[in-house]
Amino acid sequence: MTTISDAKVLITCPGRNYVTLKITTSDGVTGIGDATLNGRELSVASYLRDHVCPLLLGKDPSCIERIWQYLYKGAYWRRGPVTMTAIAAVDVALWDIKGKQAGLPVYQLLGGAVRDGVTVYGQASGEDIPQLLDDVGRILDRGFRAVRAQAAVPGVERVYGVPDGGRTGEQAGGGRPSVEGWDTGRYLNWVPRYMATVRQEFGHGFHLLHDVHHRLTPIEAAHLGKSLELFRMFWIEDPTPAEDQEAFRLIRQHTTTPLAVGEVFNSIWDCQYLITERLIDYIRTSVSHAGGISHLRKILSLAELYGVRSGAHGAGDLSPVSFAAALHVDLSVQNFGMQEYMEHLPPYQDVFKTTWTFEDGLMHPGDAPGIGVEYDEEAAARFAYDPKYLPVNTLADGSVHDW
Ligand code: EZ4
Ligand code: CO
Repeated sequence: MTTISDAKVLITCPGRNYVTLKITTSDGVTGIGDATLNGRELSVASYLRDHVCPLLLGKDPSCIERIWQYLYKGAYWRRGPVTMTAIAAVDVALWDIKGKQAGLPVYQLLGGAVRDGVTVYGQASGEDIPQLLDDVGRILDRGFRAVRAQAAVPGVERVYGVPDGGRTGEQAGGGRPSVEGWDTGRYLNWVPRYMATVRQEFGHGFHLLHDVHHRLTPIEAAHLGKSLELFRMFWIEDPTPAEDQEAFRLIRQHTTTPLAVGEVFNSIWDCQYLITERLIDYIRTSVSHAGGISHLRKILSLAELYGVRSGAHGAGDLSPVSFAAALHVDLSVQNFGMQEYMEHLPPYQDVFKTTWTFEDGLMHPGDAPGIGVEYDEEAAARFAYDPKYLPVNTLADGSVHDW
């Protein structure tokens, strides 16, 4: 019988920190999974290294679901971002191995492609409206069919989604977490103004998205949704902190703007109520933070019953391994909605050799056996772990607000 003969954790920082689990079988096949949890990287690395890797040795790598259940039920302590990111890394590495053994890309093992490619949204931002319009234009010119628009808010020093110094998508920084100020009133007044100019300038022939990043109360989110209805958003994301799931009922009663949530969820239990009560339109759980391909597929099967579509988180702090894994899932589920694409920062490509393609706004994971990403350990060793934190938000009175 083929067994797992080695499992090791690899940490690197080619532009940003990534934690990768590499599993090797007794007949020499390797698979990799993403174990990155932005700003808390070493907790997952330790969970794997100290508690999971030793348990994997000697197990049959073909038993993906059985190993998943063993790690989930066997820990006794269930769910949570650290546990579920660690289990996800094992799950994706085992799917990678299964694909390589079968000589098939993972999407073929998942039932094959139900679409030609995966619609991804690009990220547009600006320090002011003209800059935002330039950026939207640049993204549409590159062929994207969907764009997320985030602009700075006059009077607010730093705003989520508007990168400092042009490093698109980079948010974490060294030292203590940076502090960003927040002002809900200014934000609520400003967003409809810039969305109006985006639609005036570029029309309605593409999908327009926006990430609120958990900052509003339910009634404020309802107001924002209403004020954006004319611009026919594809979704507004994370309108409120989603621990309070009943809040979505209030938002929904007031607006027809579609709602997306779930990037900080890590299990099907976090999604169940919102899906079965039809309080959301898109569920944004990712492969790497919600238990891997196996668990994400269960979430999406539940969602399919209730007309909720996928909208997977795809920020640059999810490594190319989990982004590729997401493309395999997206290609193979009927209720795919949209995939976030925040391009990884160079020199990520020195470490992660990918096979995905982008053409005409659609991405495809490629047809290499497995996930289609190879990890160059020699190159990775050149980029030492660099501790970083995501920012925190405060209001004018110094109290902490959701970031
Ligand atoms: O802030 O992944 O939709 N994307 C996002 C991301 C998150 C980061 C946090 O690490 O909200 O940019
Ligand atoms: Co988001």
